[in-house]
Amino acid sequence: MKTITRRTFVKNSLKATSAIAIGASLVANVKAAQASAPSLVFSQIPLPYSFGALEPSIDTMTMEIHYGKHHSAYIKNVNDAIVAESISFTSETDFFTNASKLSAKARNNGGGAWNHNFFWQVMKPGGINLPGKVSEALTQGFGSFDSFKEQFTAAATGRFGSGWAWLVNDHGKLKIGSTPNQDNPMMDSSDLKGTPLLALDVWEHAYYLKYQNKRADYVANWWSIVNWDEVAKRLA
Ligand code: MN3
Repeated sequence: MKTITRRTFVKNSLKATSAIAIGASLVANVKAAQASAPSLVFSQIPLPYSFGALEPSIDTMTMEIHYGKHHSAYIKNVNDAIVAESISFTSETDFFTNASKLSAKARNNGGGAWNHNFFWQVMKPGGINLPGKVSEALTQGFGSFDSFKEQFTAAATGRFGSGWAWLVNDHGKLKIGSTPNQDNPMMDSSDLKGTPLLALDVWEHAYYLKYQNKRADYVANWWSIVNWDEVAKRLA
């Protein structure tokens, strides 16, 4: 057995002391990081209706997977990215207007988190009648409600691959367009810009179980579950 000399003992004690010091400074760093932790945390809104409430336009299993798996993953992943990348934007507005500066993970999942929270709100079981205020605004913007519906449908069915169709208010002018992936019109990187008034998810995960490749049927059946009150609320 090796005799521990006084010298070795001192050396080992110093090592132990410095390990404690490093440990303490790590704790201090973590505490400092927590103190300056970004206040932006995305959270998933409770679904305003049951999973089966949008039948037959959107089937129960699609809603369960869409809300419970896809959307919740976007929420988790964006919050992970905010912490891992020390993203310091404290509001959703700042986050999206600086989207071009974010990593792909933060931008895609942040979009996915926000877009779905919005999407759940602009739908309602059984839909509702078009409020006069919305009807007037759409007629003014697009000539007639039918013309609006036609253009929005074209944006939704024409988006190649995964993405979203939108009705936005761009400084008082209503516009229809689409975005790829989980981009949204609040992002500085988006071609379509404005305040979202209505959105439709046209990712295959939003309709494939019931409609397979027939996106046009999904879009056609979606009109009967639009919550126009939410659109009215967001109209200036
Ligand atoms: Mn989706």
